[in-house]
Amino acid sequence: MNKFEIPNQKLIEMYEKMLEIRYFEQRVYYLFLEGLIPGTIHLYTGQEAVAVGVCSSLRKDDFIVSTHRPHGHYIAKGGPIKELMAELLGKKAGCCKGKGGSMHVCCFDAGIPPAIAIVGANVPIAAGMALAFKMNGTDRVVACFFGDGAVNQGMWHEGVNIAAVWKLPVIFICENNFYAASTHVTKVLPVKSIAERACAYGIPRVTVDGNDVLAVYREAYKAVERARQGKGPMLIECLTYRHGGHSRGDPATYRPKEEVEEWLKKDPIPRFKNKLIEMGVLTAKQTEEIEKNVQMKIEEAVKYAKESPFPEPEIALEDIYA
Ligand SMILES: Cc1ncc(C[n+]2csc(CCOP(=O)(O)OP(=O)(O)O)c2C)c(N)n1
Ligand SMILES: [Mg+2]
Repeated sequence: MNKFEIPNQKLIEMYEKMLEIRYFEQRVYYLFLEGLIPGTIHLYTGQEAVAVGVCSSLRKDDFIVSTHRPHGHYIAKGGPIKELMAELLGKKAGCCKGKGGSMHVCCFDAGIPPAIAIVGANVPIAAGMALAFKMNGTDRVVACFFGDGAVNQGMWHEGVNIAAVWKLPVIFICENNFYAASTHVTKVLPVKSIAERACAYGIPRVTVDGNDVLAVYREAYKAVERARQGKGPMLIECLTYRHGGHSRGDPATYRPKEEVEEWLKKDPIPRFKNKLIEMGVLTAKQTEEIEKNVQMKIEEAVKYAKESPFPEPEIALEDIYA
């Protein structure tokens, strides 16, 4: 235990998960440039503290509902990395048998139904899952991730409203990275913060430093416990930043250079690493070993994905509703 009252082992696992996401995304970027990934990709680099902070507050049998930027959520919730990598390469061993690609990754055993890339559409779906959990008499909860771009979608308002009215066990996580593609949040938000939107639905809200994994964890933990007790949803706005462009080839020239530099200084991974060393949870040498092990794990996933066969064309007709 330490001053945060979180077991050291849990802190180390959180650090490992953040590194897994970072190295995974860095590797995916190069695989994409090599032409090995069909479709498009939206990388999560820079936002790792949100996914890991939230998912560390969940149980295995809780669900998350992800977005078009899902790799970090999937890894943080405990989805197998090899199957994720294989999916991105369109391989049969992928989590959707190579038929879903980057934006639909899933692992039901780990509480990850397929990610939903239609901005805002995952909010009513999260409410529906939470309703099912409640009707089945369980205390399972749903964590619903979305970006700043989602909060102006009609579906977002309908989903939050019904969750609030019926006190559904869902926590709404806004990853405010200040941009929806190239549109800055201030161009489309008439209120001071996204968290304020919660007032319209009578649910509690909080804005948190989304690059501080422990701050995110603490707020998520409280919201999850509240939801488990049947007290209804909460909105957590996490202020963060994506290090790269919106998707594949976006050079993100719409962002001022100084702004990017400021946020790179707040990179959640070195911040957490330094904190763990300061607290005596890990030595610098131990962090190097963890980094090496995580890198090896990602390389194994790349090897596995590259060596896996492509699916047979006939399976395009399986797993469909007709
Ligand atoms: C309803 C809908 N409109 C447009 C798109 C195209 N699109 C995909 S991601 C995106 C921006 C989303 O921004 P935000 O919600 O802030 O998430 P971020 O990309 O920053 O993680 C857009 C416009 C979409 N997928 N769905
Ligand atoms: Mg955004």
